[in-house]
Amino acid sequence: MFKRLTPFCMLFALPILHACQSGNAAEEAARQAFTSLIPRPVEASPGEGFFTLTDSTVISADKNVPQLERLGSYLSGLLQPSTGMAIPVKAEDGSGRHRIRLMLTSDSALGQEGYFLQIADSMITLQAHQPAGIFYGIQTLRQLLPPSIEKKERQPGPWLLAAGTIRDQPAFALRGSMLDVARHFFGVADIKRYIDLLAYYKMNTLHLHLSDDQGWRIEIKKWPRLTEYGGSTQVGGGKGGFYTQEQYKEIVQYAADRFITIIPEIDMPGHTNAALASYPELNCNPKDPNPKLYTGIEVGFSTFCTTNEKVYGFVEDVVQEIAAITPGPYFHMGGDESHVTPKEEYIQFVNRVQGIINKHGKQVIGWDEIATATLLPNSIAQYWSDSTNPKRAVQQGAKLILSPAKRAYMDMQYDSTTRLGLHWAGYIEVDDAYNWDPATLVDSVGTEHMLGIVAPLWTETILNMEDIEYMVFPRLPGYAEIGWSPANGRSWDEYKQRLGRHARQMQAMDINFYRSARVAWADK
Ligand code: TNX
Repeated sequence: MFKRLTPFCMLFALPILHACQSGNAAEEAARQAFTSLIPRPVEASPGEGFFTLTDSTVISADKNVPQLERLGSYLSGLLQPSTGMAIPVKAEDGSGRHRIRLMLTSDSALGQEGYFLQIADSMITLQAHQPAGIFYGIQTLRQLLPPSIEKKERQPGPWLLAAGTIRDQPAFALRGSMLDVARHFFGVADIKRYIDLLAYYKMNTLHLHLSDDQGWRIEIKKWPRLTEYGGSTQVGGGKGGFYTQEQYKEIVQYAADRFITIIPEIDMPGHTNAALASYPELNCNPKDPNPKLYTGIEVGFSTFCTTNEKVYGFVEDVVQEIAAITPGPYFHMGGDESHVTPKEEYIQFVNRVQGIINKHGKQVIGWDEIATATLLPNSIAQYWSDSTNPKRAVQQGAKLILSPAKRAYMDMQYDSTTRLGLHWAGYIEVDDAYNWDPATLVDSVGTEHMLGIVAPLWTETILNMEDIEYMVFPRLPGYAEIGWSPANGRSWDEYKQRLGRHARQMQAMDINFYRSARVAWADK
């Protein structure tokens, strides 16, 4: 509609200048949004015209597919605060109404997570082979709308989307982030916000680092002192905290509703001071009947007594209770930096604990050091540091998750002036975080051995959600793109333009992001 006004505006501009300008600006912004998506879609062809959300727009979904109806309500709920419109979700009836149509298709080439989006003046059609694809298509719609769509209060609009078609699906099956809730504890509300942010970038995995020297963060009913005592502090001596099993289930459900799998990690046999202090009998030589909790940030000083049968009974109970409330396929056993566990004992421990985890129906993930043991065929090594370990893992037939510290550790400082974070693996500016390719990361290990990418945030120096956001943004959108988009044609020079424009969305979502000088931020 605005488009047709353009010549008219040129002739009779003066009295209605403002309306004409905002119309044109809105159209221009919508066209730009179409080419600014993060992660970049596989194929996007712009069309002619615009779809505008109005009072008469409806969302139509096949009521025989309950997931679609739920996704329709989810979309309507996302659009409501800023548009002020309560867009109804209606049964698919084939009518010609102005609508956003959600449909499952038999096109299995779209895979588990792909979608096909067609936007025309009168209708948006979003198709996928599986519900997750509809969810990711909805994330794309959010970015195609004006950034103010993300605000929590009513905004003026207009709510235009540029016409065109997008066919899209991820490069890697597993894309996500790890959050360390052990060094500093973060409550359920923070985790939910984190999940929402991951989902916005089409990530499907949240790895929770639930135990470490400084704290144990998940209730284990058979071993209550783990949280009563072991969860009662954190780095710096603050009060710590933990999730009850009910709260953990709430997190798991919130994540599942957003197609995100939770990977629970219990780090062992090292990084276990909180557990050892809670139950001294898990030590080899329990000298002190009342061991102290640890609130510093050193690593590598603690270990379970891997030759003590009691330890395996403990591990069995912990795995059993967590596996029972974790619907996802994975259990992460840590296994990193066990510097005080004798090497042979470490290997025997890893071998045995893999069996326990499998027995409880879960697939093992461990930090790359577990590749020094004998991996079970379905075990997964998470590459963070030692580049010989991913090769060892692959030789044993295991798959890899990529979390290379030099590229993907979001606790690394951006540069020497960054107030938060560490720099033992180097400084990671926004371009360093983006400019790498899984295919060439490890010599002679191809992407066929890689499940995907998880970008960790360790929280020794991170105290609250604001700090989390500052370290995670704007690096996380780049990891999301490496995980989702084809590597072909990836370039920092092109990406930084999209990222600069994306400042508007991050602003609208109230994200406290680092304004790297290497990017021209469009909201300034
Ligand atoms: C190494 S990465 C660790 C963590 C620390 C992190 C700090 C890994 C498997 N172990 O225990 O928090 O460095 O950057």
